Amino acid sequence: MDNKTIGSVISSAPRFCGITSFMRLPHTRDLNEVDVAIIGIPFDSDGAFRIGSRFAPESIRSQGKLCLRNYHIAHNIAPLEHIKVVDFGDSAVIPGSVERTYEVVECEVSPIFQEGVIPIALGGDHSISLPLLRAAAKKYGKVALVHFDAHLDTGDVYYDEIKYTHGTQFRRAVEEGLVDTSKSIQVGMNGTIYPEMTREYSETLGYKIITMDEAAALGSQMVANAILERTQGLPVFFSFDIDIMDVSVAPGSGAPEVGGYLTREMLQILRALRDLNIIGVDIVEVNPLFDSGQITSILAANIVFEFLAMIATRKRQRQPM
Ligand SMILES: [Mn+2]
Repeated sequence: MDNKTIGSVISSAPRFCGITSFMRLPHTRDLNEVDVAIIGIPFDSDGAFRIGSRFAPESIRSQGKLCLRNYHIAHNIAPLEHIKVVDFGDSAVIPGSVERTYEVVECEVSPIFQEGVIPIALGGDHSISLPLLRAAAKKYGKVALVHFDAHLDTGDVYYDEIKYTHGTQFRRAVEEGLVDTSKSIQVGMNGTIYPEMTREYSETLGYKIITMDEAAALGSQMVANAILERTQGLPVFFSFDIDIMDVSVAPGSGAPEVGGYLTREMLQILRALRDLNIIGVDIVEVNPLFDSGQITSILAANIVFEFLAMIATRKRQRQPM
């Protein structure tokens, strides 16, 4: 790919020109020599509260096109010059049909994992992590889960009978043998929770937890160190629920909480994680219907860029000079 040409648009053209794809990347399903594939999963039938994250892939793509430039100042890298990234388009979904959608999503993302390409999935509600982990496990076996979220998402059933929700997926993932909890970590738990879904409820599954209060006391570098140490030796699936961010910086979310991370603190953590062996990412629960001035989608697009910069930096380090 010509560095000066992104998709069909010359990169020097104003960013408000051209058809929307993430960063005006080529929209293709050809995975030849691709490092990262951006894929939308516009499914929100598993959200238990504010529905509307089905609109997030469209919104994050738009802000990814309008707001992002291809240079990362902290890592001193132009990611797209080091890694080949494509916009894979959206996965098929069946609104209202949870288990059928999981099958379809698994089917759509499996070729990405199988080719060794890193998917960055734009949710959708947080339940989409389960079919992503199913697909990841087929390629890598059990993975290490890094889970950023205000909530633990390790509930058992909702409303006495619903097993598949955006609050139960990381219990199902353990039951299905998809994650190694001894290598996994949940960061940012905060806000109110159901009394039966305490920290202990998640720790008995084997997850390590750093609550928001603990993270604030530790500081960004120590949190990053704990993540790197915990996950060492296993491929990492990184699941980023936007509600780890404070409602004031991410009002457009499916389950907003107060007292979460501010943007600057989050960037410091992500920038300290460039050595993470990432094999898949999801960014979930952005809800444009509750957003204000697109600030949550702008944030989500920038977090995608942080992951691109991490992946590009790691690849640059591993290449012979
Ligand atoms: Mn979540």
